[in-house]
Amino acid sequence: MKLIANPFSPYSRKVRVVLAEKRIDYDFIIDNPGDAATRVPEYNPLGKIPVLVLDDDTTLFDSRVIVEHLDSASPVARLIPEDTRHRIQVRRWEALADGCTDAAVAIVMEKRRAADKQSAEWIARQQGKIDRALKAMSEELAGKAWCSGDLYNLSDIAVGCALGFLDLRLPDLNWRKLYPNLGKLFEKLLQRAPFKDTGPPKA
Ligand SMILES: N[C@@H](CCC(=O)N[C@@H](CS)C(=O)NCC(=O)O)C(=O)O
Repeated sequence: MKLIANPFSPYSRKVRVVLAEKRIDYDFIIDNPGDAATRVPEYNPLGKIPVLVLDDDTTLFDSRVIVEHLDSASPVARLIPEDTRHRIQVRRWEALADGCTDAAVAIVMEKRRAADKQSAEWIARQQGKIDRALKAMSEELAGKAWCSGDLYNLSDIAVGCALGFLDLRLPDLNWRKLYPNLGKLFEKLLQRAPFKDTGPPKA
């Protein structure tokens, strides 16, 4: 199978961590939807990465659909619990972490516009989402080892990818100082090869 993705994309990283945890081989096709020559719309009408292209040419998107497919495709290292209550809790964590990333992406895109076209109000609105998401993640993690349940799972991967993206694109946020428990979780995730090996390339 092929993963159309980008080493800087946090949603792609989530999928790449899941692929590595589940030891599934794939071809990594790098594409940037922002480039004029992008081929992403041929695979995903929404023009977004990641896209997983299965061996029968079926295309899957977005990252939440892809990780569910991968987790059910192989019994190795289950990352989404079977129990309904627990599964919903994990998916809620994922929605919170991805939503935090969505707001960070929105800020980055807005700041790429000409200075006189940027909306301070829009940026502040997105920043509010990030601030509240970080607070909620920290409060819900509290003193626990992992985000949901006793074992590492998709919730931790999603939170780690969101935090990694904040480091990459909004490094002045200082989330570690505000929320040391999230910092501890992030360090623990970095000790795992699937997470460490999928970090964005250093400039
Ligand atoms: N909810 C989607 C978000 C994907 C997404 O927004 N990807 C960004 C790259 S990080 C993208 O492709 N943006 C291009 C665009 O929106 O046109 C997912 O989880 O896969």
